[in-house]
Amino acid sequence: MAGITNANLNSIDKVELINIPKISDPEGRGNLSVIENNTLPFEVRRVYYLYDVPSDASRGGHAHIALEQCLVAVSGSFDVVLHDGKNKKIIHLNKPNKGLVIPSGIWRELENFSSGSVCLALVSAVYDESDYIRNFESFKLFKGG
Ligand code: T46
Repeated sequence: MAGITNANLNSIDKVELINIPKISDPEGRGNLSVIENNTLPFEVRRVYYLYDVPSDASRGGHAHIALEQCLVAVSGSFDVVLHDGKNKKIIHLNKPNKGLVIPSGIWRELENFSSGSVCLALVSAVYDESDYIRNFESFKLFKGG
């Protein structure tokens, strides 16, 4: 349960952009990327994906108390706006072989989705609404004011 104890301490510096192994086909049949047990710093217990997101729409707008996740732009691109209660960072995802690992206790908003983009999310737990902090003022209090 390390995620729960660390969530209020995690800063934006703990967000990590990882390389997902990419196997380019020697005969020109394109690329294959693979995520195995040791690729991510957590065990994957759920997978979901966002698609058909209008370019002016925003997803997320919350933090998680315990959940860790890895976001991948498997097609197209989008921005991930991160906040740890003090500092903000924007990461542009546009490569299927890059994964953004977001620890617990980080506010995130996804925006500027390109046409046809798909955001794959690999996450550490089953869906649990009680793990969400959906109000930014409550999030700042959770992070210690
Ligand atoms: C996150 C961002 C990037 C489920 O029933 N099961 C699920 O696994 C998920 C993720 C959602 N839902 C339901 C709950 C809501 O009724 O789907 C509806 C939309 O969920 P939400 O408003 O949380 O969607 P996003 O795109 O704003 O947030 C999601 C994830 O919830 C969140 O963890 O980090 O994508």
